[in-house]
Amino acid sequence: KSYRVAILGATGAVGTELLALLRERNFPLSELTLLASEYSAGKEIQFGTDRLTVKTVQADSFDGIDLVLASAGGSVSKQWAPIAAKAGAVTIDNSSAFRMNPDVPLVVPEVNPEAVTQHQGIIANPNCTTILMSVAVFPLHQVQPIKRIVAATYQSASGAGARAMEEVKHQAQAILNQEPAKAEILPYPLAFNLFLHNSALNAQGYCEEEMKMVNETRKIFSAPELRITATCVRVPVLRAHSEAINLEFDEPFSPEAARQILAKAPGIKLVEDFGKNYFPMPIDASGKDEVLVGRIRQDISHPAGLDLWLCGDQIRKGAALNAVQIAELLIAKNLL
Ligand code: 11C
Repeated sequence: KSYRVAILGATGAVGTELLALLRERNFPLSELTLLASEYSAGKEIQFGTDRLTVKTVQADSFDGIDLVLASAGGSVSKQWAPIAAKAGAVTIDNSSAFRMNPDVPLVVPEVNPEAVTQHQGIIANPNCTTILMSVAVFPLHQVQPIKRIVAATYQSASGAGARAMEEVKHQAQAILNQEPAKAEILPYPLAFNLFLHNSALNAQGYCEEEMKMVNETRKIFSAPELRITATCVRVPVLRAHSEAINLEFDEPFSPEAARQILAKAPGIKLVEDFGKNYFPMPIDASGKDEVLVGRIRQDISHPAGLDLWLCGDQIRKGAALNAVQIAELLIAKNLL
């Protein structure tokens, strides 16, 4: 069987990766429609031997479509995903619009694949930092429930979109030419700098990105009481996010036991050479499907604490790959 697929937001960083993944993974496509707001409509995109024209999304765009992969931002998804659902399509949405809606499954296939069966036309793809952390710590949580997570993130420019990636390159060039680094998409110059994630702050001083790590992880793990705190930082890396994660358990969890579990866990590649001080790096994670995990060690400040470090491609596993894996899961479960 093959499926009629629409990509909503095909011209962005995630949309471009979605197109690459559909081809790379031989997704059973019978038809591919590229949709976008009027601003991007008319652009031509090469897909294998076909040259496809991006069409303006409109009320009848979803007629006859089986699957919508949406990556055009929250307001676009809010407007169009319910219309697509009414037309009989399933939308896998990359935005934050529906993630915390109790009627919408929030899915990381390595963690809660069974949640897809509950869908009512929309499935949410989690935030990238949340996906990467979930893949890395859930296998440990299954063996011994985690009591508390303390995370610090080092997030690449790709999380702010394709234009932010270009901007950071121009900033680096400008600085090397001893010219001022302009920030138009990003809030501040990122090249040779870093800044706290600039999403809106709540009354407690936490930004939205940090609260996504808290609330989305709890939903994906079905662990509403899990204690999580995070500090999210944008760093001058192009496309892979890194995270330093401290885990607290009830009982000690030996680094060796954790290492053995993670070595066998789906979606993870252990990268650890203590002798050479070689651990996951964003340049190694870029373009890879797996979340790279390493530097697993006993927390010397807590007898039941464990530290680890991870890097994962923000555009792939953090967004497009996770969405395509959800689509593959729907096919495997005969839900599409
Ligand atoms: C970032 N994680 O790196 C964000 C981008 O909720 O999907 C994606 C925001 C989201 O800035």
